[in-house]
Amino acid sequence: MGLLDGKKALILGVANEKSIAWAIARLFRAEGADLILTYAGEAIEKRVRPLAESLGAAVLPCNVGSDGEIAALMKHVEQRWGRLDILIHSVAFAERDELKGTILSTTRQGFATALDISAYSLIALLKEAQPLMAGRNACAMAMTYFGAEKVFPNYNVMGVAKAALEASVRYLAAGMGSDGVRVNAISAGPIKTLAASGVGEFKQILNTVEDRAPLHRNITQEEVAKAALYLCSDLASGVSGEIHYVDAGYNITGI
Ligand code: NAD
Ligand code: 0WE
Repeated sequence: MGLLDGKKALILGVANEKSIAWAIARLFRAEGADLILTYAGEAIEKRVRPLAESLGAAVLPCNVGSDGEIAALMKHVEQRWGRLDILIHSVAFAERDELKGTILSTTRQGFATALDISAYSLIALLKEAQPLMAGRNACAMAMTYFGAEKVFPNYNVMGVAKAALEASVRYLAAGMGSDGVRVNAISAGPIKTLAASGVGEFKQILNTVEDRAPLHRNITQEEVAKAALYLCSDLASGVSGEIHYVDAGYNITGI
């Protein structure tokens, strides 16, 4: 008996075996869910296909910057399952140049891209998924970072995008609540994934957490996945619009 037996879960954001979304996919499968994983671009497809096959999951394309690809994805979901119980959004993107220097070097285009891919995409996806999710205790979940609330060097426009994502989670929770759909986010501590690669001071960020967080260590993808399992299962049936920290307690610290 799994916590997600028979649930249909759509997971966006697996890039490789280090992805947070991959830890979520493995745990959700182990708890009995049927999965569809998505990828954006051929390079990612090559990585995701073998991972998906190892879980018996289907693989579909979806660049979340495209309304057409989102519509096509949801059409596939409808044809395959006729419904959707769980949607996991584990996607973020800003141009590399935006994640250095200060917010003052943000370009109009760079701002638009970061907000579009990292925040608006959740709204775009749920708009299309709503008919498949309504009336069945479905739930959606996104991934965010403390940089939405506090200033971290170089996080820049991604902090603005995560603030928009967190506000979107609250408005979506309100907008979909009458359909019985819950919408939440996990605010994860820093983890060395592809999205963290090339971030100059990442090691220093990890060291600071180890130093100052109540648990004096960093967190793992598996720990995020366990919280995601709680939020997406019946255990969290009364929880919506919430930003849930999985950060070894870092966010509560002052000095
Ligand atoms: P990751 O690189 O494995 O995942 C990011 C995913 O976004 C990739 O699969 C990538 O293909 C996808 N993506 C980028 N642009 C896309 C587009 N246009 N369409 C569709 N997909 C696109 O890294 P991760 O750390 O697992 O990141 C997952 C989520 O967790 C992100 O939202 C990230 O902001 C968030 N997060 C990460 C950390 C961390 O320290 N790693 C901390 C807190 C929150
Ligand atoms: O949300 C993120 C990272 C999101 C991200 C990462 C990249 C790197 C590669 C978005 N776009 C890109 N674009 C690229 O070209 N995190 C929470 C991880 C992260 O990224 C940082 C951090 C942390 C933590 C960037 C600067 C400072 C801290």
